[in-house]
Amino acid sequence: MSNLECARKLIDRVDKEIVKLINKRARLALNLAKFKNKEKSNVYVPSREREVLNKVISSKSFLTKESLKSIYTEIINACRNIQTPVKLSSREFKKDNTIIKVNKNVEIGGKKVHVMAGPCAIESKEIMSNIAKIVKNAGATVLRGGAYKPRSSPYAFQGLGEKGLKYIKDVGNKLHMPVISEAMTVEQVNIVSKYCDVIQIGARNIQNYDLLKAVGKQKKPVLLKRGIATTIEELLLSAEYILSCGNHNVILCERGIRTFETSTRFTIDLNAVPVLKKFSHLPVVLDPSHGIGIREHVGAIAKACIAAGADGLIIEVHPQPENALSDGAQSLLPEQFNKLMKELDLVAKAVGRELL
Ligand SMILES: [Mn+2]
Repeated sequence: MSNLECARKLIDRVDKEIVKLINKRARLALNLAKFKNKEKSNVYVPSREREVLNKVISSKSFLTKESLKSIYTEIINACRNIQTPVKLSSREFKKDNTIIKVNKNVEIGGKKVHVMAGPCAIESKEIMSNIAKIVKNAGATVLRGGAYKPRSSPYAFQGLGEKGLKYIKDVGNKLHMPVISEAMTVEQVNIVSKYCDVIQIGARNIQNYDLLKAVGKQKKPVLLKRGIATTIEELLLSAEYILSCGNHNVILCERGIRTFETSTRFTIDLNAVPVLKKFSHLPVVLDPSHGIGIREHVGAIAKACIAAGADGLIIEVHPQPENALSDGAQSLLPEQFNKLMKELDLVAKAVGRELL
């Protein structure tokens, strides 16, 4: 055997040893995690990880400290990944798509794409009832309307509160439509869940962890809107808060993120649809109204959302958008909504789904 071959053989042997030892370390880490779980103590202890790393890099080494540190950081990360339990929102935890039963007619996440529609805010019983009839006739299956409105300005219309919830519930009952409305605070969760079939968590509250826990502890489905500066991973971690409290009925909602672009209100992230679908079994709904914020463009984006694989859409509609108390500029007129629903049905069929 030549010297070169001999040296390579030695390296191969050492590599084998290293792999064996790394695996041994991983198994020990997993056992440690099981032990900690039994004791109900935290699996992830950053201070202990730092201690381990410091010990390693302070040992005598032929390699530089930096190299040793980067190699060991990878080993520690890999061991930590097998220690933490599989996330409840992930495909590893549940392979099949989750289908959320809103009521006996509406299931979100199945073959049928559902459109939730209505005004941005519940303004009066008459307007609510009028819009509800329009959207139902056009084929919408869930009625939307905000009673508690998170507005950028404290001087803007803040919503009708419980009175508004009563209006939307009454109208929904009459038309046999389930209803969705937003809860902004922990205190509002009970009252919104009393009147509504789906509770919406708005973009501004995506990281309000107390609120996420509160909707996680009740049974109604939750539509969780992505924040304007929230990554996909952060959206899923927020969903994890709700799931880990026992409520498995979470609908993820992309509603536009903030980019450098100023010609539209937000930038809807269509990329999020296939990415979320790959990572998670939860249904994905998109909000083209807030995503683009301009009435004449809502339809084009809505069609793109369905083509990209959305399980549903949430769209704002108002018969007199110029008089709407909020988001008039992005609310579709009844005839626009009617026409759009027919087009959306065609797109849905083209991608193997159905809508009307
Ligand atoms: Mn709105």
